Amino acid sequence: PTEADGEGLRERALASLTTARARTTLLTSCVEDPDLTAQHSPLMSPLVWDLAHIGNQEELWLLRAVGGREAMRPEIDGLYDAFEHPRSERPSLPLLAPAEARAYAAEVRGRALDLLAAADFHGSRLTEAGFAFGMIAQHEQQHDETMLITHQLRKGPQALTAPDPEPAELFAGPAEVLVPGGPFTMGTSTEPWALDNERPAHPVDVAPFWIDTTPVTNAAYTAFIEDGGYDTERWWTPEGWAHIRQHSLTAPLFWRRDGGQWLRRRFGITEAVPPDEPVMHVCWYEADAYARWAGRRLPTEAEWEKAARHDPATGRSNRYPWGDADPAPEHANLGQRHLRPAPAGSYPKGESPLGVRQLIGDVWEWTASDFLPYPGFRAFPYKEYSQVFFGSEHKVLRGGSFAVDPVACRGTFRNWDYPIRRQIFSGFRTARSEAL
Ligand code: AVJ
Ligand code: FE
Repeated sequence: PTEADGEGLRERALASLTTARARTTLLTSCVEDPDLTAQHSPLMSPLVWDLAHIGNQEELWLLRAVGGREAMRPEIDGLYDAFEHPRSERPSLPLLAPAEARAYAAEVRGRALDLLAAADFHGSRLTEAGFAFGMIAQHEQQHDETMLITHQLRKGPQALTAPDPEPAELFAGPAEVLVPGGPFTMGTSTEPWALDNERPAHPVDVAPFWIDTTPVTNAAYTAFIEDGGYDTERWWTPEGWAHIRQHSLTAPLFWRRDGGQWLRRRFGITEAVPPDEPVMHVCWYEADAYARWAGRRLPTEAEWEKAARHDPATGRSNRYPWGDADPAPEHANLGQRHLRPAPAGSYPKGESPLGVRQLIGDVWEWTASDFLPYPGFRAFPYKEYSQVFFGSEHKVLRGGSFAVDPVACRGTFRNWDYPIRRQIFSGFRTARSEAL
């Protein structure tokens, strides 16, 4: 790598950190202080916790691990360690007040930028290709998505606005696409800022299967509801059935029936459920039950990634469905440019070589797979990012939502959550095995 490559990385790290901080600032200044310290849902931290945690992780990994600096405020580390205190307890901790949290995060950032200006990108595995800076930008963006979820759960008037996506022509292509069988390369060993669970690249043999061209829409999901889907035990796994009965679930989170129509609450406004938009705020059990009702199933994680990255013309796996170029607005609905998914069939320039659309952006997509390490996985730089979550408790989500920033989004990126979770921006698409 040349000097110029190094400068390009430095600029990219600076731009990624700056973009993340602008978003954090928006999400923590669009409401008054009482809304920052309140707990809007037991599932979420107070917004002011996320803010100081963002600063604290940056201090730990950039100032201390990369820079070798002393702790600025060692007494607060425990408060912002996600493993010491579950989210529900965080409001009762002696957290930094909003003004202090802002000042702390800003002080850390100032010092981190000084470090970045002089950083050696070949010094260690942590700094190789600017990894630690990219990791911290991704971490902040992940918490920005978490804070956006908190805003969605918050009662009260609208605090955030964004233009709607361009109206799309009604999608007229085929409902499903055949993905040929055979091996493809899953994961990555070359993407410089890929996180530990995306590594290493390895071959996976996938049998031929069909996958939905677009995510499942609100209209299609409503047909499942109207057909008595939530009252029909045979569509559900035993755990899923027990869960929806116990919690009396009858529709996606934030939906409400009003006479003849479905309404939903979205960032402080109530509106009719838009039929063409990908369904959102469903848990894994709901996605799985819908798929069974439709005579289909959820794709496995390997199937999803093959549909997204495999190019039959070259035999290679691309970085993104549209190729190797970094995401641009014409490819995908990312980065909170809009406060909702775009209609199914949008972003023709983002389609995969096989013609699958909206794999990246819009809604996270539940897959059939448990969150497990790839063969050859090595925890890096800390085992609490991925390793402690591996196992059958968590299901993998792929692709990223409208609330994911491009820096935290790749064809290889893996997210995970409990199968009951639906406050996240989660949807799905379905698949079926090729009848041989
Ligand atoms: C990858 C989204 C599951 O938010 O729990 C943030 C990301 N890890 N801080 C989460 C994360 C540590 C993580 N997810
Ligand atoms: Fe975190």
